[in-house]
Amino acid sequence: MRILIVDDDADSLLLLQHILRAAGYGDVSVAASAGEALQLLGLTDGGSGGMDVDVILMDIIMPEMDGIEACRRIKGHERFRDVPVIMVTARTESRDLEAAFAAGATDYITKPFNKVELLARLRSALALKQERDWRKARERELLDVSLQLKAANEALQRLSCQDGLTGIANRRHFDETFRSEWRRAVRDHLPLSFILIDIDYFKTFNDVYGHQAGDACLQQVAQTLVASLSRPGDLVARYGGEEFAVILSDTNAQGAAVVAETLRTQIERLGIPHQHSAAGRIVTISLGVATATPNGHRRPESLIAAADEALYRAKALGRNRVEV
Ligand code: GH3
Ligand code: MG
Ligand code: MG
Ligand code: MG
Repeated sequence: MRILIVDDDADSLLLLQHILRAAGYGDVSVAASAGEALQLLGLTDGGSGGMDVDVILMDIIMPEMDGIEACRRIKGHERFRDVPVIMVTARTESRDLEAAFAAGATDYITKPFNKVELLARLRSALALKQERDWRKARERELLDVSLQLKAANEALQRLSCQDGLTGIANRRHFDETFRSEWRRAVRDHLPLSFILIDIDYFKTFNDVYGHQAGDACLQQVAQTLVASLSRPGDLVARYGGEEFAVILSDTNAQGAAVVAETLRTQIERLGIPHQHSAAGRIVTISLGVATATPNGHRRPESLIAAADEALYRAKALGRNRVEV
């Protein structure tokens, strides 16, 4: 433990230093004035860095700046908020004692002091400091743990919404978003559109190119769908194996058809080879679009069913097309 003694009287300094050393305190620094103490602690303009201390023994009567003012200045700094200051002074009046405690002093010993009492009070102050240091470290640890927990929670939250293969929103996240967007549309009397997307002849793609190539194709299609939508209110999710779903909030049928056609051409443009696809020997998608202005009487499932029927028509009419 590091102790700083501040006293303008050389004899006092020597005596205190001697007592502390004899009591086994090896790390004792001294300052012959309040100014020197502030400098040592790095609290003056010239003070470079400044040392850390665990307890300060402070004289009161000193020229230029007295110990009470010095104590006030030291305790005013965040770095020294937990450092006990023991006043060791010839002043015995109550108002001095009162002023010392008001300035942040922890204890008050009058000169001439009793050596045993001084050491006992010093031990008590050091124990207080240790307790404060320990508590601070614990608080830091706790804060650290809670920050880690928060980050882990956020990561978990993200993961629970993500499809493992493609990294886009999963079915769970879709279901939640669909329900909340439906409620919002009911409340705000806004149209809500939904697109169901299915990759054409994907079974034969897997058969010809292998399951791994199939997975890579799904990833590419998913990323392209996400990249093709620009509004924050849009959501693309992996709906099933090779099916994707798009929620378009505040979008009417006409707008949704335009978006669907954009998605179709963007996938076509990828030009992923697919020898056994009837549609141009590349991977294509079929899309079913449905729009509703939700109200309390309509069921959200009806919108999905309508998109499903439209998708079925798109398949029947030759695939690689949008049906509304
Ligand atoms: P259609 O044009 O009528 O949609 O024909 P299709 O072959 O795409 O339709 P179907 O629904 O019969 O086939 C879907 C295929 O998608 C079957 C399955 O092997 C494949 N599939 C589903 N999920 C995955 C996946 O995660 N990875 C891979 N590689 N293939 C998948
Ligand atoms: Mg003095
Ligand atoms: Mg399918
Ligand atoms: Mg398919």
